[in-house]
Order: sequence, then structure tokens, then C-alpha cells
Amino acid sequence: MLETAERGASSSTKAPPHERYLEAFRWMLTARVLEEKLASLYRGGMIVGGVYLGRGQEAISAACGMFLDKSKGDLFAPLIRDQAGRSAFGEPLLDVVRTYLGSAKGPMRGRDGNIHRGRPREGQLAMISHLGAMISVLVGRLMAKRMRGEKGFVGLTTIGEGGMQTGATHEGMNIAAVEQVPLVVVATNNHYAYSTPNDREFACAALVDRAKAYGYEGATVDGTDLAACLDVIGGAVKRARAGRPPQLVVAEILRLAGHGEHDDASYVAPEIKKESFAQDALQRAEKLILDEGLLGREGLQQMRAQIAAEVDAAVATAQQEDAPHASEEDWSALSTRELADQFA
Ligand SMILES: Cc1ncc(C[n+]2csc(CCOP(=O)(O)OP(=O)(O)O)c2C)c(N)n1
Repeated sequence: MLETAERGASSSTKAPPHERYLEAFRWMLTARVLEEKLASLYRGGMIVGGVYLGRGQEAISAACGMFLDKSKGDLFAPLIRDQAGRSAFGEPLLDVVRTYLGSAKGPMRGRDGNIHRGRPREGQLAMISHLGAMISVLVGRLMAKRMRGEKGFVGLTTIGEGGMQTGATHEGMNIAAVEQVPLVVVATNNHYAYSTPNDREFACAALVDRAKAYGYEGATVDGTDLAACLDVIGGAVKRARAGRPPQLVVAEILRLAGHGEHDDASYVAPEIKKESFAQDALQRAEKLILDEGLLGREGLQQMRAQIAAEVDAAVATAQQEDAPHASEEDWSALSTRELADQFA
């Protein structure tokens, strides 16, 4: 097992190139601005169903999306707090807002209202809500690619510390190591699974210790530190691609939102908000960008304004599009009538 990567140690000794900071920051800010808009639309009653935000988790998520490469056949199986990673992996803003606003032109054709969207043929798997399910789905996809003779690809999926406690997660993690597929699992401990705190979720000293038990290589990272996230997650992707065992990265943060926008998170203990892992990753990344001289305050403002304009344009487009028409729709469980008929 690899040495646990201490916060700062990896980032200061082996800093990624500067342009990756700026690129990552843009994905983080894109996610934050987009999600602020989604929250606002939700509060205005314009989104039916849940809105789940990744506030505070953007550095980890952006790093996940950035190191995957569609041209190499990489697969990404994101969860609900992965907007930054989805964007970094190439998800257009229109895919997001079309889904939330129920447009029939969205990737799910108006059949899903939030985060179960994906484009599996392009490497982004559509999320299954049942926690842990995506790990074995991804392992299956990786095995299928290997059986077809493909090479050089990796798969990355994310999981929360709550999701890590399900049976499905255990089965998926285990079989990935048995089959030695090129898998990276990025687990984020944001200290609450809905309202359940860590001490009611697991009793082991550190979740990363499970890496050894499963036959993975493991590392930890401060999820509020963008430089460290790029270093540690980038390194895990590289090792998986190089044929090393599956990789488990455990990141620490505090969830800076409710479970969803319907939840005011009033159960979050005041003391925990003073912990260093409770810092806002976006604010820290902004400081990094300023300190490194990559952008000044004006440049940051311009970037935010540009992203906000792109988000607003996507919302304006999606708002004018039709929802699915009940009279024309064919609500078969499988995605097309042709597919459904094969099983009839
Ligand atoms: C097997 C299963 N049990 C329960 C749920 C309901 N549920 C959805 S999200 C969630 C909390 C997940 O917590 P965690 O994995 O820590 O991720 P976080 O929401 O904190 O990012 C629960 C209990 C579910 N989706 N699947």
C-alpha cells in the first residue's frame, strides 16, 4: 500500500503545472455558479424534484474529471456531488439544465429530472441512486472493454463515506481487485450521510485502511486543497492506467450544503464547522490562483461573469424547449420500443 499522502506534502514537493490550477479552478467555479443557479431555480419552484449540490466538493470532483481522457476510452461514473467533474469530463451545460428543467432535448429526454443523467456511449455512465451500485456497473464495463481487447483505459467512480458502508460497495470493490481492472474509487468523507454523522456510519479508524484489505493501493487527501487533489487523484489515475492494482483515494471535507436543497442541514454540529476540513475548497482555490499570480481579482471577476453568462444562456435555451409529450411518448422501461420488443 502507498504511503498516505499528507496534506500539502505531495502538493508542495510535486506541484502540477500551473495551467492545471487555472483549468481546475474554472471547472470548480463553473460547478459553483451553475449550482447556485439551480438552487435559485429550485427555490423559485421551477425545478420539479430534488436538487443536490456539490458545494465544498469541487476540488476533488474537478480533479476526477480532469485526469480522465475520453480519447483513451476512459469511463467516469459520477455521483450527486460531481458537477465539477462532470463538466471537466466534457458534460455540456445544456445537458445539465435541460435535465433539471425537463426538456425533451436533454440526454434523458425529459425522463429524469436531476442527476441520473449520462452519456454512456461517450464514457459518462448514467448514475444509479442505490449507493454502491455504480462500482460494480463500472467494473463490468471495464471487464467488457478488456474482453474486447481494448487497452490503456481507466474507470473512475466516486462514493460518499455513507455509500461506502453498503453491501453493494463491498462487492464491487472486492471484485475489482479480484479481476485487477484499472479502477479508481474516489471516496469523499464529507462527515454526514444525509443527517448521519461519522460515528454512526463506521467504526474503523480510517476508511483508507480498507484499501489494504481489498487489495487496493490507498491514499488520503485534504479535499479542500486543490493542489493536493490534483496531485493525489492525478497520481491514482496514472497508477491505475499503468496496470497497478485498483486505487482508493479518501478525501476529507465538510458538506457545505444540505443533503439536497430541501434540507437545511441544521443537524451539522457547530464545532465541526471550525475544523480545517470545513474550509471552502473554492475559496482556497481562489487564493491559490491569486497567490500564484495566475489571475488577479479583476480576472477572477471576469471569469465568474463569463461563466454566469454561459449558464444563463443555457437556462434560457432549455426553458423554451418542450417537455416530453404524453401523447407521443412511449414509456417503456427500456430506452426504446425496439429494445423492449426484443424482450417481449
Ligand atoms: C442503498 C441506499 N441506501 C440509502 C439510500 C438513500 N440515500 C441517498 S443519498 C444518502 C446519503 C449518502 O451519504 P454519503 O454516501 O456519505 O454521500 P453524501 O450525500 O454525503 O455525498 C442516502 C442514505 C440510497 N440511495 N441507497
